[in-house]
Amino acid sequence: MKNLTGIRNRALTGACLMVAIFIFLNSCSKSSNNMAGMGNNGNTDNSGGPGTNEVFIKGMAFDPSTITVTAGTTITWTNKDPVTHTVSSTSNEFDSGNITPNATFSHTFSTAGSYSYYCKIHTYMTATVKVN
Ligand SMILES: [Cu+2]
Repeated sequence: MKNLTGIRNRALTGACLMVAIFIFLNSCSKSSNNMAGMGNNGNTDNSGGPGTNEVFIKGMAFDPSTITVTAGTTITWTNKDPVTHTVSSTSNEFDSGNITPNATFSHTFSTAGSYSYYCKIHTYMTATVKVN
């Protein structure tokens, strides 16, 4: 009888421990998700989107895909993807070279016109800068 109680107690303790571990792991994964969310909100741009004269390279696309500026404006591209991209003029007027994750590239557009560009690594990624 004494032994049986001991086994029961041990089983109960084990079950409690399992529940405790489960709750611990669950809360851990939740807090790491929150931290990832905080990381995204940690950008200097609080809105989460590209600012004025800024283009995000995000989700294998340029955002915005068409940006309109006045002559003399400098545009900055920021790579928000975990992979390297380029900002390369279709007519060879500018080329960023490799933009690694979180890196930026800036170019000043001094002459009015329509400038289409693409990513040399993912050539389906295309976008346009319109300079007035
Ligand atoms: Cu790319």
